[in-house]
Amino acid sequence: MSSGLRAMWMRGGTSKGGYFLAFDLPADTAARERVLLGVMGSPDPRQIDGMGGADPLTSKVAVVQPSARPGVDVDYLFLQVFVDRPIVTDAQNCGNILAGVGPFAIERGLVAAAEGETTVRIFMENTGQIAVARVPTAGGAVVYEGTARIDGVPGHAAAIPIAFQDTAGSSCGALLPTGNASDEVAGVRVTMIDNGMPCVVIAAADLGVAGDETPAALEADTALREKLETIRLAAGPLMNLGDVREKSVPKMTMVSPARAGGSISTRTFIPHRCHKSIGVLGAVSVATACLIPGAVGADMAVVPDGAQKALSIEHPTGEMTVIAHLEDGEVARTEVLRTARKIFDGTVFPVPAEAAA
Ligand code: NQM
Repeated sequence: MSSGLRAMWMRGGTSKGGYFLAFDLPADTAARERVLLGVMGSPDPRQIDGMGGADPLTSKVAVVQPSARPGVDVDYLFLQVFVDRPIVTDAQNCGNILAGVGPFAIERGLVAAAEGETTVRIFMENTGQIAVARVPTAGGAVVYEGTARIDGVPGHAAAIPIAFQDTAGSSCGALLPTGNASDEVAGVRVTMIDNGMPCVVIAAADLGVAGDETPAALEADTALREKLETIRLAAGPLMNLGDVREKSVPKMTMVSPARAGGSISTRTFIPHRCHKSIGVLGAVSVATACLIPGAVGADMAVVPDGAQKALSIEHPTGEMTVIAHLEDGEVARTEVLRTARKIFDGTVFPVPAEAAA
C-alpha cells in the first residue's frame, strides 16, 4: 500500500478541496504535482479513483505554511488540479478556497485562536498579495456554525469576512493590462481586467446569448465555447499571461443587465466549464470593471452612490456582494463575505503513479 498524506478536506466558499501543510507534501514541485493528481484521481472526467468531485470547483488544493514575512501569519499557495488533463497549475489564485485557509491555520496550530474572532493575515503566494480573514473562534477553536448564508451553498454557517488590498494587476502586472478600458479581440469588444483574477469581460449580447441561461445550457453551446476559447487564447498574451492553452486563466465572464435587483448579471467560464456561481476574485474583478468608465459592464451596471459601493454580482445560483472602497475614484480595497466548513481530517491515499499510467 502506498503511504498516505495528512490532509483536511474543507468547503471554502462555493468550492471544496484538500488543505495540506506544506511540509506534509513533497518539496519537489514535480513530485508534489504527481501526488496531487493521484490524490484527486486526475486525469479522469469522473475522478473516480480519487477525492476530486469531477468539477474544477471540487478539484482544488491549498498548501499552507507559517509565514516568515513580517505582519503575516501564513503563506497560502493555491493549486488547481485539472479534472481530465494531467495538469496542476499555480497560475491562478482562488478566493473561495482562501476562505478555509484561516480556519485550517487555526486547526493546525499555526495561528492561536483569540476569544470571539481571530484575524488571520494570509500571503497569497500565487499573486504575492495579502488577504485578511476574520475567523469566528471561541474556547481556543474555530466556530463553524452560524447564520451567514452564501448563494451556491445550502444552509448557513459562521461568517468569514475577507478583505483584499492592492490586488490590482495580481497576475497581469496592471489592472488594465492593455492600458485600455476596452479592446476588440477576435472581433468582439472586451475588457481585459485583473483585480485579483485575470478576467475577460464580454457583453453576453455580443456573443448572441441572453446571459441568464443555465450553466448546462451554455456548456452545451459548442459554438459559444469555441468562440470564448478563441477570444481567450488571443487575450492571454495581451494580458501578459503568455500562452494560456494549459492555464486556467483568464476567466471568461459574460455580463448582462441584472435580473434580480442586483448590479449586474454574470455567467463565467473558468475557463472551459461554466461556474455554478462566480469566483471571489473573479467577482472582485468584474465589480471593478463596472466602476471603470468605458469598460464592458460599466454601461449596464446599477452602481450605488458614495465612496463605499456594495455591488451585487448576480450569478447562476444567486449573487455575491463585493464591497468596493474607492479612493480618488479608483478601487483601493474590496471585501467579500464567505463561509467555510471542515469536512474531513485524516490521511489520504493517492493513486500510486505507476498504477495511474
Ligand atoms: O475567483 C473558481 C472558485 C474559483 C476561483 C475559478 C475563485 C476566485 O469559485 O477567487 O474563488 O474561477 O476557477 O473557487
